[in-house]
Amino acid sequence: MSGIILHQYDSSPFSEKVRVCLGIKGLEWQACDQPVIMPKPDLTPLTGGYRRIPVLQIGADIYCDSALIVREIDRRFPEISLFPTGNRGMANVTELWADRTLFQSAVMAIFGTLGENVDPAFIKDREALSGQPFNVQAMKALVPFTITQIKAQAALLAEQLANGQPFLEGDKPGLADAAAYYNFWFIRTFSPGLVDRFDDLPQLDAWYDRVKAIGHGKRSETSAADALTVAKASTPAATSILPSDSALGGKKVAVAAADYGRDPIIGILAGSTHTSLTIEREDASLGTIKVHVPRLGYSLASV
Ligand SMILES: N[C@@H](CCC(=O)N[C@@H](CS)C(=O)NCC(=O)O)C(=O)O
Repeated sequence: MSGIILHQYDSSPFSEKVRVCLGIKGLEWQACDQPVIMPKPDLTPLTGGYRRIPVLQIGADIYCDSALIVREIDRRFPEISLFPTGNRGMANVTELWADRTLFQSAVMAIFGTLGENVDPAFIKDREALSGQPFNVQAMKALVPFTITQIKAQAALLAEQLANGQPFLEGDKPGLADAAAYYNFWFIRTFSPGLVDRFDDLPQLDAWYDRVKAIGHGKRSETSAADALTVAKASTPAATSILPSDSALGGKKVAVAAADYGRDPIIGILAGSTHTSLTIEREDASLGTIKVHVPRLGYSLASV
């Protein structure tokens, strides 16, 4: 058993990125389904307040954010690499583009198309999440432009596939494929008919079908109660602090996503690497938990 518990929901695009990475590696994992909107009473005791999805749990170690989750899965289970040609930097920046630029186009296209059919409770929740109006009318007006932008972004990927290689890095699939793919999966699943095929980018559609066929590895389900029991029975892994973070090491700090869903995680700075920060927390019922977040896109401050 891998010990991987993915707190997720099936319609979550960032979870789909992780599910495809688990598929590439052929790993066994357990899905713990969480609510799509707040409250999330079985998630926040693990994360210390972070509410976004997905969250990876391995014992009493909790990894927030899909960017850190896939990195940690690759570190713990290196057999089939998510960086098949070793071009880590290029794959990481492809992921960053997919998670931000391409994802924004996908959100605009989907919610602009759904328009008035979006559940008001969902809109209210996402406005609280972002601190911004979730203006489906404005998105609706922009759908034609958004489609042109999605296609322009698909064309960038198609150029990478133009030599006939099956995946973005070559013969084997990796993180770059999972990250680009989930956005088209998101659009094609939730706005069928919008861009189901790109008639003049056949290599892009063939690539999409290939990534889809990878699947999600060996998934089973677990309950939130069982996931909490696992955390309670486990001890988090040892961590260390980079010399450059020694001023805050061992001190009480707050880390928070800098873009949206900024609920802070408060605890002791117990670890740091060039790509992650680790907060140790004592939870009244779960005991000691370590929550890991990416450095990129997260703030760190003493409290
Ligand atoms: N940068 C984060 C973004 C995560 C994100 O925005 N997730 C969405 C679901 S796919 C979310 O949390 N929505 C609000 C919610 O589920 O409460 C990541 O890569 O994990």
